[in-house]
Formats: sequence, structure tokens, C-alpha cells
Amino acid sequence: MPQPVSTVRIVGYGMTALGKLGRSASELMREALQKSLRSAGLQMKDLDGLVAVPSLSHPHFMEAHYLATQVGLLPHRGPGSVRVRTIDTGGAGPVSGLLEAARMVKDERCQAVAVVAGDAVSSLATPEFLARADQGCRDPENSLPSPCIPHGYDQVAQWQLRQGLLSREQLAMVSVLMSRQAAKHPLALTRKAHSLEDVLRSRKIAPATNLLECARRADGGAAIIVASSNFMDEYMGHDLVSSEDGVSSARLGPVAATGGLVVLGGGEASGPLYPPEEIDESMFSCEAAAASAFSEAQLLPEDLQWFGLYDCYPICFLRALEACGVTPKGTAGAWVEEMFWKTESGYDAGDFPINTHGGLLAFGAPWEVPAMYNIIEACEQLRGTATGRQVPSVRRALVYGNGGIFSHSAVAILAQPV
Ligand code: MLC
Repeated sequence: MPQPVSTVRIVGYGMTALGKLGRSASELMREALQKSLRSAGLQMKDLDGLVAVPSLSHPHFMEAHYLATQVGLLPHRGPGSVRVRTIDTGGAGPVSGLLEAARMVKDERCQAVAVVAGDAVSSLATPEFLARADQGCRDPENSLPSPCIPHGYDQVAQWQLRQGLLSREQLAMVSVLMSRQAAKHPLALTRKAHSLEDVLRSRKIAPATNLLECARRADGGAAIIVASSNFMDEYMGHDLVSSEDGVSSARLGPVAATGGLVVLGGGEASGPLYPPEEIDESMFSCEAAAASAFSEAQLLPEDLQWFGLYDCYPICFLRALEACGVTPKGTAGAWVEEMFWKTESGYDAGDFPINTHGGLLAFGAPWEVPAMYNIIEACEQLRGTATGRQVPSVRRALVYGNGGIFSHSAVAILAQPV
């Protein structure tokens, strides 16, 4: 009998609380991993793969090996083998991790792979946070002032402002829009929508970047479980629970029970680690990553009903709108302004089907974790469980993670199972 064609699916996901939690990154990773296993109905012993992204607050040599050892996945004692990998593509890490896990399932015949991220950058005192964050982004040739990351993005924002396709207000409107979205999500850090004046009058961090336009620092962990549909169908089929009336059902968790979410395609591309002295289009990589993802999924932007776009700073979100085909090249500023007015006095989730959790600017940003929130929110939207912010009829969704200062892009396209 030929085996039915297997698809790669996200069969579980989970996250910790967000905030200033006073817990280590490893503790947050472990909690998120346990929650994601529960939502799949799997146990630690069912995993034969683990991908982790490193943390800034509590870094470990070979983070994924460290975590796998802590949770008892290593040393491996059962049949077969376990593969464990640390992926460092900055904030793109969770989406790179999802694509790596999908390859592990497809090409290396893994049955179930966890992708885990966690960090505690809010619990780090600001001078220590900045010393560590600046160290990674300080270019000896073009020394960015501290805080280096906001200044790096600011250089790109200023370059776009000089081109005349964007206004300072349109940049600030991105933060307002994200705060309006976050106000509808029960776990988001930002509870109340900002006004445009709140954003424009908040503390100046760099020439065209104010405090409310910076990724909102937080502690938190998040994880997903990626598995082959064959494994979920066949292996879990053996793990039957008999009820009193003799009916058997698999011990699947709530996400896996509805078939999980299908990983249709993905793409990655890289740019330089620091913005070059002369900024031009060659430093950006989201366009190439998105094109690969669309090509692999054999879809066009209009085939998607929801987008999770990286928004560590407004300029990243604005560029993503164009790179992912939400709006044509050169029109993102005007598009954001139109959305700003459209959502000004109440709106339905379907009016603005992007970052319905509030993104890095308003949901919360534990360093390299936040792209996992894009993935998790995509799953909630695809499952129809985004209570109070559900976009109608989401069948396919795109998630984008960005690392460094536009230094790495990872894009994945997810879908409901057919
Ligand atoms: C901060 N606050 C916000 C906010 N940002 N509130 C709402 N929305 C936002 N976006 C709040 C804080 O919660 C805090 O509230 C108060 O404002 C002061 O913030 P702070 O962070 O405590 O201030 P400070 O210590 O002075 O530091 C300011 C800062 C820092 C700008 C230097 O916040 C910072 O560096 N932020 C950016 C982090 C960052 O760059 N992350 C990586 C993005 S790049 P309260 O109530 O506690 O006083 C990326 C790619 C990659 O994602 O690879 O990583």
C-alpha cells in the first residue's frame, strides 16, 4: 500500500505570560515548551527534534542542546535518534526555526520537532540590556550611537523620508495602529490605544524614532510543535483512550485534534549585519524571502487573508507591507494613513487583518521571541479562535520574521488543513 502523502503541520503552540517576570529565559522556554506539547497532546518523549533560538538575558553555548538536556530529551535513550539545533538569525529566528523544523520533518524524517524561544530582556537593567544589545549591532566602520538598534532603523527611516514617499506622521501611525490591535488582545502588554500625539510626543530615542516607536521590551517564552501529518494520524492513532461506552479517541490536544495548521511554503534571505554607509535597496531581504515563500506555496498575496508582519520599528512594518505584496511599492505610507483613519473610531478585525495581536510595538518583544507571536496569532486566526479580534474566513496566512537591522528575513505561509 503506498503511504498517503504527508504534510508538515503545526500541531501545537503555547506561550508564557509577558511582562517583567523575574524568571530566567530557560524557565520561560521550558514553560512554553510544556504548554505547546499539551496543546498537541504529545509528551516530551514523542519529540525527536528540537530547535531553539538563543536568548540575550541568559545565553548558553548551544542553546538548543542546553534546553534539550534540561528537559530530559538528551541524552537520548529510546529507539531512533534526536536532532537538536540552535538557530541564530536574530528576530527572524522563530520563522527560520519553523522552516528548519519543516525540513527536519520532510527531509530528515523527524516525527515531531519543537521550536522554542524565550528571553527576559525586561528584567535586565537598561544599562546591561543596552551593553549587550549594542555589542551585537555596533559596526566598527559606521559606529551607530547608543542605543544602536533604534539608531540603525532610524537611518533607514530617514532615508525613506528623504525619498518623499513617507511622512513622519505615517511612521508614528504604525505605532497607533499596533496599539489599537493590542487593545483587543487579552495578553498584550499595551492595554490602551495610543493617540498620534502620544506617539509623536513620547521621548525621542533617535532623530525620527520616539519611545513608542520602539519594540516594547518584555520577558516571555513561546513555542510551537511541528509534525508530519502521517505521524499524527498513525502514531497517535495507537495511543487510544477508551471511554466507558467503548468509543475510542486519540489523546490529541486541542490544536492537533482539528488537524493543526499546514506549512505550505517558506523562504529566507539575508542582508548585511549593519546598515551600509550608503543605504540602498540592496540591504533589504524581505522581498526575496517573500518571493520564495509565495513561489513554494504557489500562491499570490491576494490568496492570503491574514498577515503577521515584523514591526520592531515602524519602518520595518512599512517595508514589509510592500515586500509581502499587501500594497504596491512606494505606497505603504499612504496605505498606513488610510488604515489609521479607517480604524479611528472602532473597526471590525477584517478591516485591518494584520498583526491582530499588536506586534512588537504593542503586544510585547522579548528580543528574539516575537516572530513566534506572529506564528501563534496566525494559528489562532486560522483556527478561528482569536476571540474578540477574529478576522472572518482566514484560510491562509503569512508570517514574517526579521533579524538584526534588516539582516535576515524569514517568511512562511500557513494554511488550514483541507
Ligand atoms: C517602551 N515602553 C512602551 C514601549 N516601549 N510602552 C508602550 N509601547 C512601547 N513600544 C514603556 C516601557 O514599558 C516603560 O514603561 C517605559 O516605556 C520606558 O521604557 P524603557 O524601555 O524602560 O525605557 P529605557 O530603559 O529608557 O529604554 C529605552 C530604550 C529601550 C528605547 C533604549 O526600550 C529599547 O532599546 N527598546 C528597543 C528594544 C529593541 O531594540 N529590541 C529589538 C528590536 S530589533 P514602565 O511603565 O515600565 O515605565 C529586532 C530584530 C532582532 O527585533 O534581531 O532582534
